[in-house]
Amino acid sequence: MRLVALTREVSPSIGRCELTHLTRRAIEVGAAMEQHRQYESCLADLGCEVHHLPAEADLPDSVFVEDTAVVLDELAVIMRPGAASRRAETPTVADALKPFRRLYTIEPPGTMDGGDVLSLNRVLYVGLSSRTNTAGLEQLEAICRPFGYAVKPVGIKGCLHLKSAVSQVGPNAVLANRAWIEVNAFKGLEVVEVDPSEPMAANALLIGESIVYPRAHHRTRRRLEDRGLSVTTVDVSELAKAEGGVTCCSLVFLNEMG
Ligand code: CIR
Repeated sequence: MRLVALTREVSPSIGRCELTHLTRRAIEVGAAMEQHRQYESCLADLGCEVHHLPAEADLPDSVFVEDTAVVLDELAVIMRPGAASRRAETPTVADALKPFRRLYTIEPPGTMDGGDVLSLNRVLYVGLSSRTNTAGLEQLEAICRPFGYAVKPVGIKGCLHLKSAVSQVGPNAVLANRAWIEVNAFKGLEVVEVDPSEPMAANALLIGESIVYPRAHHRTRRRLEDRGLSVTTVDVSELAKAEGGVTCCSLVFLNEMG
């Protein structure tokens, strides 16, 4: 399996990031950059070829490349982020994806953040968050249905993105915080629940059979390991102050068309 992980260096202006559910705390930019480097080497250790875009000084949230595109085996959809401050992030990501995939785009009045799209077994679960609207959802469906994908809206509340509340941890398994999503939408899949004391713990990044996971969430990590899942931890505490997690910092995809 040849995997590419597209990443972008932490912006020196990350301290001015968008925040929705968190109170602003000072971000130590040097530490955030170091954590991001560790994250990238973790992806490389798991077999990804890391394509690293240079920092964007004036785009505070640009390290969170996941929100700019949804990359599927056959195509990529360039998002129109819900936060206007993030829309200038997409052209450089589109350029980077062009050699790998045919590109489609979400157009106004549609808005959608990639963090709201969970692709699993040819279903695209889409969180109707403050960043993603129904026009965006309809466009995604029109683009992806001809390729054999079903699109399923999921109501969310209390968190930024769908993948803050649910992420894939196995071929038929998700990790979820049921307080933030309609968990019934995931009927038919195994649902591992976060430890109730760790509401932010539902964002995990599955690479092959390994789960890249924030070091902070000890209890939920134990739940994953008790199920025989293989977990590699990374310290993303500075990036978490910007409301980012482990899926947000990369776009991981097969290095060939499906
Ligand atoms: C934002 O509010 O857009 C950024 N501060 C955090 C984005 C995190 N991305 C993600 O969960 N996919």
